[in-house]
Amino acid sequence: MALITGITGQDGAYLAEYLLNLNYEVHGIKRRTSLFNTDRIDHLYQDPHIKDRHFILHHGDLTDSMNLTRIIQEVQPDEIYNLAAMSHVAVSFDMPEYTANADGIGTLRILEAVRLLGLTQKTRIYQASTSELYGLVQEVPQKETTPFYPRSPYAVAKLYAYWITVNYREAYNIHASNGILFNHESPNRGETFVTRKITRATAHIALNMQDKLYLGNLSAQRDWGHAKDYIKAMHLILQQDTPDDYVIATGITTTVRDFVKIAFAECGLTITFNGEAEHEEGFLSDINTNIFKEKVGNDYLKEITKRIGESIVVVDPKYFRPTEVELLIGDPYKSKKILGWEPEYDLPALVKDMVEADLHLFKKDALLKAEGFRVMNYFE
Ligand code: NDP
Ligand code: GDR
Repeated sequence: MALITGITGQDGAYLAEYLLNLNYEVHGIKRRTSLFNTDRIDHLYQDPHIKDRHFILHHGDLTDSMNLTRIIQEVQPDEIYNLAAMSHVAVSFDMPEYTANADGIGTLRILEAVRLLGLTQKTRIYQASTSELYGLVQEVPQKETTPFYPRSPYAVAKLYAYWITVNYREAYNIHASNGILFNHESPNRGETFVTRKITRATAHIALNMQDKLYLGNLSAQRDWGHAKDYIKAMHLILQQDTPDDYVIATGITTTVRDFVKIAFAECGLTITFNGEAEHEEGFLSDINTNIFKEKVGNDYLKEITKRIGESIVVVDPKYFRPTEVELLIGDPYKSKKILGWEPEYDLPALVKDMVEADLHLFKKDALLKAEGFRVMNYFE
């Protein structure tokens, strides 16, 4: 039986589905919201009136110790996956105190609940640690022994969570492990993370529903993998006899600029960049009409053709962070050797999956728009 915090998020949803397929009883903690926020897990929903359900949601919050303790007492989980977090690095500069509370102390609350409830020998704990811990480059590629140098309130909060997990493991002999996961994305990625922002904009621009894509630091380099691969590593980590900490990464890094090029190329569009840092722009320089027709559809070809030579990607310094993490590239040697973990997706396959999903999503919107309905076209 597993308990997942952050079950409504990208990773929580994929992990819940994965564990259900392994015949787990899955419990999840979701926040009370004024509108439903369960889009990513609606396909897993089971009517609460059904007996012998395998998918059960509880209202809760990482900032509420008593609530967490009660849920853990009720569920008595064999495995806890602590995935809940205020996970947006840029937003953590606006909400540093809340981020510390949820992402840092929230982890302590879970560990302490397990200790107080006498579950230290029953319940295994996975802590969602992050490559953001490495921050300012100390060594590349980054591995389990690379020193940390966090560069945001988010990363500092996650540093506390990392070490309190290690401390409870050593002090109380809890099976508690950190997965130091590098960036992982999917069609379910939150819309304001850079990859999804790019794939959404690619689809919108190709479908003639958006003029420009505004981005921040195009030179940042990230080691991007697919969330579907990474949640399998979380499960593997908790199946080991001995708790430990593992880097999960692809070992390949790519700039944001190149991610943009690859995403647009998926629709047959070539983007050429010029200018520097604050004034850099990406121009639509060519169209492969065969790919465009096949992926996007002939109806939109005339509109996009008119835009050759136009600037489509523009840097807006408002997206720059007060302190940036410039380069992440992970060394997955240990996780491959000990966990036997192997990712199935490479970057082109990830981008293809995301662009195709967004094209599918927004073709429906384009149809609604053509019929005169108002469609949501919100982006940050
Ligand atoms: P998401 O932002 O997609 O999901 C975060 C989840 O946490 C959501 O379910 C959210 O609920 C929930 N949540 C946020 N604050 C609270 C709170 N105070 N109490 C309870 N629940 C809360 O993140 P991901 O799925 O991408 O990431 C999962 C975890 O892994 C996070 O901890 C993240 O920091 C970490 N991580 C992610 C990486 C990535 O590349 N994706 C890489 C390394 C680490 P709601 O839906 O209501 O907002
Ligand atoms: P990150 O992901 O900060 O690495 O954290 P994000 O996608 O937000 O940024 C990646 C890089 O792209 C640059 N960038 C932009 N970022 C956003 N969001 N929006 C923009 O317009 C933009 N333009 C350029 C950023 O400056 C950055 O360098 C993610 C989260 O999932 C964390 O929770 C997780 O811990 C880490 O990945 C690993």
